[in-house]
Amino acid sequence: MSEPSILVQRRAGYRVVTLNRPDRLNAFNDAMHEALRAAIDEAEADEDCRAVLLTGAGRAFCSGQDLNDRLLKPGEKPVPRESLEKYYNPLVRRLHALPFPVVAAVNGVAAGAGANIALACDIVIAARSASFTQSFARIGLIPDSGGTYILPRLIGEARARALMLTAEPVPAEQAADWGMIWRCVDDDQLIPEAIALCEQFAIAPTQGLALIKRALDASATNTLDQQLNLERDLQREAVMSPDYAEGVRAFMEKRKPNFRGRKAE
Ligand code: T3D
Repeated sequence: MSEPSILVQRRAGYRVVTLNRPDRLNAFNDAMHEALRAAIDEAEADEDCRAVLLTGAGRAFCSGQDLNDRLLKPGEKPVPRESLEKYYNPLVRRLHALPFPVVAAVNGVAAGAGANIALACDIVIAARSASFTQSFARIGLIPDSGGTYILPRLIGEARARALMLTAEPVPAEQAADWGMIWRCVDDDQLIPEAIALCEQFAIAPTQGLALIKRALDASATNTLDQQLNLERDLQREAVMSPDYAEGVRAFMEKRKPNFRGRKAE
C-alpha cells in the first residue's frame, strides 16, 4: 500500500497536518489536494480543534504543482487545467476563512503554489535552511494561489515584482527581515516553536481569534471608514461572548482564563 499523501496527527486542541510526498518535494497532485481538503474539513468539523499546524515531510515544505502531471507527450497539445478553480483557489480561500489560526511551519524549500499556500496561512515560521521561491516564471506561468495579492501586501510592490519576474529564491532569514513571514528559527527549533504556538491557540479565545482574522482579511480592501464600521460590528460580537466575560473575570481574579474555544454557550 502506498503512503498517504497527507498525514494528520490529532493533538489536544489542535492538529498537525503534514504534506507527505517527500520524493517529489511534496508537490501537489490531485490526490494530495483531495486528502488535504478532507483533513481541513475534518479539522473544521471538530469543535475541539482550535488550530492547525501545516508542515512538510522530508527536506521540503512544498514544491507546488506536480509537474509530472503536466508533461506533454511529443505532439500532444496542451489542455486547459482547472487546478486553480478546483483546488488552489478554494484552498487559499479556506485557509483565510477557517475559524481558527493556521500555522505554517516551513521546514525547507517552498516553491510555486507551495510558497503561496504557506504565505496564505495565518502565521508562517520558517527553518533557517528554508526558502521561498516564486518559481512560476521559470516555466512560463504566472504566480497563483493568491501570490500576486498577498506577497505585495506583505513585502511591498518593488520586492514582490522583482521576485516574481526573476524567480529568485528568498532565504528564510531574508523573508523574516522583509516581513514576509513571522519568524525564522534554527532548524531544530521549527517544530517545537510551531507546536508551542498551537498549544497557546488550543486554550485561546478561539471565537475572538476568528473575528480578528475576519477584520484583517477585510482591511486589505476596505476604506478606513468601512473598517471602523466593521471593527464596531465585530467588537459587538466579541463583547457579547462568554470568553470576553471570562477573560475579564480571570484578569480581575488574577488567574488563568478558561475559554470555551469554538463551543457555543
Ligand atoms: O498546471 C497547473 O495546474 C497550473 C498550476 C500551477 C501551480 C504551481 O505550483 S506551478 C509551479 C510548479 N513548481 C515548480 O515549478 C517548482 C519545481 N521545482 C523546483 O524548481 C526545484 O525542484 C526546487 C527549487 C523546488 C528544489 O530544487 P532542488 O535542487 O532542491 O531539488 P530538485 O533536485 O530540483 O528536486 C528533487 C526531486 O523532486 C527531483 O526529482 P528526482 O530527480 O530526484 O527524481 C525533482 O524532479 C522533484 N520535484 C521537485 N519539484 C517538483 C518535482 N517533481 C514534480 N513536480 C515538482 N513541482
